[in-house]
Amino acid sequence: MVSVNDFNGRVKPDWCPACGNFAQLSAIKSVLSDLGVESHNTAVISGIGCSSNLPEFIKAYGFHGLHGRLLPVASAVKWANPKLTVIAYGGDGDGFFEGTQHFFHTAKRNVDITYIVSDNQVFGLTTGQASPTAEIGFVSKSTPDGNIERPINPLAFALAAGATYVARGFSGDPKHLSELIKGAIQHKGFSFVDVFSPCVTFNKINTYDYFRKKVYKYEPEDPSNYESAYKKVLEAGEKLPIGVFYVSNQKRYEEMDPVWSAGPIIDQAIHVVTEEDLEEFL
Ligand SMILES: Cc1ncc(C[n+]2csc(CCOP(=O)(O)OP(=O)(O)O)c2C)c(N)n1
Ligand code: SF4
Repeated sequence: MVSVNDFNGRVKPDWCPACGNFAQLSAIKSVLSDLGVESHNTAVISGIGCSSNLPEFIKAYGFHGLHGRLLPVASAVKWANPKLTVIAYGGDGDGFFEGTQHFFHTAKRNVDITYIVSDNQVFGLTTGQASPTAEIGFVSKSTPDGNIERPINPLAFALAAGATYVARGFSGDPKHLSELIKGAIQHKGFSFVDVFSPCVTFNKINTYDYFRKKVYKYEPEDPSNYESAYKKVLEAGEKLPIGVFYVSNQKRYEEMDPVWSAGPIIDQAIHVVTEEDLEEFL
């Protein structure tokens, strides 16, 4: 039996009280325990940001990497030891600004990891600059006259790149969020969950109340229908759908790469490189 408390980290979260990240941390811990995944079979990989501090707060293998560089690390961890459940977790700045190209290519490769983005539409850790998902007109330290750039749509981006599980949740609805994360972890392939996650300190626009008025639950008739998923994720304005938009079973990178014929690194004998090896190589 695995319990939620098995995932309690030694460090208590230092996020601001009521930060949306708390609901995601609880959801991840409860889903892992529900699925019977043990902490020593879990790896949580992050970049830099308030959200990216999460590996400190969960008992599992963890890697707190460079800003935006979490996905190559998460891919490598999965490829080295496919027995691990690998969760990449970070902010919208981390994932859709500094890490954009990694997001695109990891989705395209269909690496079997789960990527959860705490999308608070602001750079939290650096005390409030507009992020790639900030709305037009958003006033922040970097946009004192209001943001003039159009926000990106992370779900459309994920679908365009080839993600095979695409969902969006809300930190204010932890039960629903847990269902989405559970589906993502169970999915075989690249699963992406974008989470509306209020930053209560630096974003006074996209608050819990703002999202409570806007979000509604969506369940597609046929989650494998790419065209209808694409149409749905473009829905914006007064109402915003949350739920699983798209699920598709495609071959994973690790099933296709011939290098895998020898099995994952963890199952291979350790070979110490000798001087002769080096000479031959040179
Ligand atoms: C390459 C690089 N550029 C910029 C920074 C500075 N920096 C640290 S965190 C951060 C933004 C964090 O925002 P986000 O990823 O949305 O996470 P949040 O803090 O909101 O959870 C930035 C710009 C950095 N550490 N490395
Ligand atoms: S600054 Fe914002 S994102 Fe960072 S811990 Fe506080 S509420 Fe959360």
